[in-house]
Amino acid sequence: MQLGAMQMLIKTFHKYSGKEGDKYTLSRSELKELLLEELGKTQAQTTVEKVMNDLDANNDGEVDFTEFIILMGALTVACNDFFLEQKREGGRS
Ligand SMILES: [Ca+2]
Ligand SMILES: [Ca+2]
Repeated sequence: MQLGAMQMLIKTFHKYSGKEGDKYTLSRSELKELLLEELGKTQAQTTVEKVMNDLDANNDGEVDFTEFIILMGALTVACNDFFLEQKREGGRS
């Protein structure tokens, strides 16, 4: 991964993780806000519950940075699938 992309991930994480509770973990609502802001509404709604259940590996109700990195990897794959599908259906993108 490029350094710039890594820095952006870290910045994004801390932008939302510091809003409430533990400064270094994302609560459910912080995660939701992050997804809404960064992904847009439609994707975020379906993603947030799934993501929280899948990624909260230690079940503490918070997403720490390690869990967040795994999320970003998963989302990159999901987005890629999404765009590939769009391309297949519409062809205009
Ligand atoms: Ca927090
Ligand atoms: Ca956790």
